[in-house]
Amino acid sequence: MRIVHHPGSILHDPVSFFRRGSLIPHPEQAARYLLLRDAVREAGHDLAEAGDAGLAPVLSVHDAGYVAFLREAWERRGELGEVGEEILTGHFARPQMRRRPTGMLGLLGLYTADTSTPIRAGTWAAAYGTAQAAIGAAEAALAEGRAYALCRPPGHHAYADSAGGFCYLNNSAIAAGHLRRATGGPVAILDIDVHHGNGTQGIFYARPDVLTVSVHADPANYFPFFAGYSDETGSGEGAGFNRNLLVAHGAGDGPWLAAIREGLDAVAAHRPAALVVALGLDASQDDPIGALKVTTAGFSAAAEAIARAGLPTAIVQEGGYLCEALPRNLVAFLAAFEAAVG
Ligand code: Q9C
Ligand code: ZN
Repeated sequence: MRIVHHPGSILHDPVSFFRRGSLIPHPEQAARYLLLRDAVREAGHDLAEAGDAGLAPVLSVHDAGYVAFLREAWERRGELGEVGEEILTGHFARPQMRRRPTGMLGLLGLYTADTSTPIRAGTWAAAYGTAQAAIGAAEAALAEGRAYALCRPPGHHAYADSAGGFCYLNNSAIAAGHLRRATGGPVAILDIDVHHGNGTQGIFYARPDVLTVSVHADPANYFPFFAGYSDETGSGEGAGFNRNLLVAHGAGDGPWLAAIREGLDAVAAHRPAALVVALGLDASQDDPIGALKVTTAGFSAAAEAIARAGLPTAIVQEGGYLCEALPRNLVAFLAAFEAAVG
């Protein structure tokens, strides 16, 4: 399979993360990119570096003020006073408080959802470069039937105007926007990361042309907490074009694959011209921050079911954290996808 990636991915490498009162090593490390890149190369896939389609595809799903903030934040770090390797705030705008402050410390709180998305010297370059990989994979999916974007940092928790959950630019949404423009037809996104794809849901919530389906661990006591429930089905013209399929914590391959099959039925009913798979690998039984017990065979079965939909498919990397099973599950997913399309 064509693998599109961007070496700029390693320019963002956060060190620590404040989790439930303790500082832990940040789970979303640059090493993920290197490990997955080596694994797909070793498995014999065709690697290509992403080109540069410019900012327009990014601005088609993101707010211009938010994008300007991400681009300028590191250069404007002096507004916070003395700063170290990264900038981060603990003051987040609540829904009751939505004034847009002029200073960078306030803008950090307006444009980020939590403390998992610090801004460092290379954050913009990494997020922009990896978004280009998603666009490249969308193009290759139309030309070749399927392609994989090795995106990092991930994207599906990023809303039109906010970072959060390790995500800055919504790579899957950017790929879907590209496919929507290139095909002129409806598009679907199937998100199988263990966490709800809240940013993607938010971006397309009022739109009928991009169906969003997310299969994830119940958010009642799990990130992203405040979205991802089954009664969230879309709004306005987008009513009926969002589906959330919840899986109980601790569930294994059976319930997870049943939810994916239900999601694929919704995708088929939408008759899309192309599909984006938001491929988190953190549903794995071995994932350090996962909540499900999916096996390597489960990832292969998911790939086979998705490939059988017979759609031009851009597979976009989302979560999935450092553990022995991580590269194995990616290689197994891509191999099963290729085997099923023949
Ligand atoms: N100990 C993605 O998978 N909370 N984001 C994690 C970690 C945030 C996950 C707690 C999880 C964000 C793309
Ligand atoms: Zn995740």
